[in-house]
Amino acid sequence: RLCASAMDAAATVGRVSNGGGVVRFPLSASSALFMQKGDITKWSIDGSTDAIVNPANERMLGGGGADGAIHRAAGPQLVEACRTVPEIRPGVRCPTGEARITPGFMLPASHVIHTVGPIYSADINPAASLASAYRNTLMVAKENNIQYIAFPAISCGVYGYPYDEAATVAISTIKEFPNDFKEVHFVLFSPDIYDIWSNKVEELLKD
Ligand code: AR6
Repeated sequence: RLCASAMDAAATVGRVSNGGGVVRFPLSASSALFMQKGDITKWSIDGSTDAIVNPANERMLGGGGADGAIHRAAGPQLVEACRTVPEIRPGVRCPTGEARITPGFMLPASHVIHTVGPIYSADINPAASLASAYRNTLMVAKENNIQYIAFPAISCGVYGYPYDEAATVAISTIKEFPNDFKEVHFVLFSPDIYDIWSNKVEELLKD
């Protein structure tokens, strides 16, 4: 059993195209959470149906931060695909806490799941909204038979969510889906966030 899981971890490191250290934490017998530093636009699991998560805004037509990087790497077809997502109110394609899926176009990952985290200082219940962004993203992934998914630290940039509190919400919500995905990854751009989130994963995933 130990041997098998060490082999799985080694195989996965080899398949993550942005390389670097990848740390694996089992969620169940068939599923694991992986932590790595890096650029989410480079992430994919070769040959699989996979998705990266875009921390978008409600308009869903691009922006700064990870959203800007994802749109640049995916090419102009991504914004065109986003434009075809129906507005549920003027200027709102994806309300805070919900998720929408598009193809990945020029990205290595086959899909992008766009979700909108809360603006920390403006949301009445930021923890509930952030949990809902993770939960709805995972539900959309499941509906689309996506077994491999990579998240950035949703709301931890422009939207101002404290890193430690965001980690608790992110990890607790992923733990609600122990059997639905082969691999759930965090690809974290900021070394500070990576350190804080790694400590939190160890705390929340130890038995
Ligand atoms: N790969 C992984 N993580 C990244 C990358 C990358 N290439 N680039 C930035 N990050 P943010 P938010 C990290 O601001 O707080 C946009 O303008 C970044 O270091 O991208 O949810 C949208 O259009 C931070 O830790 O998203 C919205 O208007 C994390 O990704 C708004 O920002 C999230 O930071 C959303 O704000």
